[in-house]
Amino acid sequence: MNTLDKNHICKFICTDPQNVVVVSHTSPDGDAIGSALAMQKTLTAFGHHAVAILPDVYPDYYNWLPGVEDIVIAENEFDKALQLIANASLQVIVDMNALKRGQIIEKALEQADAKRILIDHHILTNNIFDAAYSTPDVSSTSELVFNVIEALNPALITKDVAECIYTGIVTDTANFFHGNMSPRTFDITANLMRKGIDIIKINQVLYHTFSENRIRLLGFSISERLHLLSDFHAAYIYLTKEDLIRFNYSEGDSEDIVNYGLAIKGIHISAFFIEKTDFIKISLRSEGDINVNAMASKYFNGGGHKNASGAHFYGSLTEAISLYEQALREL
Ligand SMILES: [Mn+2]
Repeated sequence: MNTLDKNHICKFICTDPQNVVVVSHTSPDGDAIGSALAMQKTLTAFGHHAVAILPDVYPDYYNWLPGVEDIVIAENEFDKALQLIANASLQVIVDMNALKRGQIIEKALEQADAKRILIDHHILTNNIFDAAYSTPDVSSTSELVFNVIEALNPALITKDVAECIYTGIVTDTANFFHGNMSPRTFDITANLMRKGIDIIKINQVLYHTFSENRIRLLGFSISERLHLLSDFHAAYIYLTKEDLIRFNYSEGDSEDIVNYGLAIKGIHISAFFIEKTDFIKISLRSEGDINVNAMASKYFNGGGHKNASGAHFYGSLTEAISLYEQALREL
């Protein structure tokens, strides 16, 4: 199946009104929320009854996004989420390449009698979709969502939709720093600016509204929990459950900490381990040809992108860190 055919995606949207669920991944980031909201608004403009569903809560610095209050968080409203999924005849999956990343709603999505389409920029290994617009060669899913909406009807890229798409692009590129940026990424961003969005204001909300705890946790992570494995040009940072309690951790507070490992001269791969209630959340980042997607899938049953991947590891912090060291030796 051609996974680059956005017109095929459009055929599933240009239909009589139907119930649609737009779904993105667990631990939602700016791209997950931005692309889901932009699609939800577009589907609504087409007359569909469209609802965005996320498996769990998003960080509160996204709570200004237009329409964010209408997102159904499955973790908080599980029955409602199941009902919406059961009643939908179309599933629009964004920024997640496998239903397992929907976690608590995975089974419901899988079992539903619905068409399922994908818009995504992760590496697609198992195409279980009726149509997929999927390529790892772009900055973000939001960039692909822009292309889809433009193909459907450019007038649907309203200021609200533009704010959602910009948020996806700016966060997935860490403020236009890394990832698969292309001239197209900047053309789209210019187009979004022309819709009247205030990018400085959005950047300030996204990057300059941290809580005191978050900044102190960042400082602690770097000064007390950063380890270098210079022989491997590698770094890792970990946080224990006690660390999280000490800094009154809330969702999103550890976002981007992994990147500080890479900020060190001579370090080209960085890992971040965070001890959650029943698993270790792992983030892996690399530069150049070091493929952390392969490492995440081989050692931790995770995945993502070549230079940015993640996993949930069901074991102890010590086991996760020694697996990382093993993976570095075998790299
Ligand atoms: Mn993304």
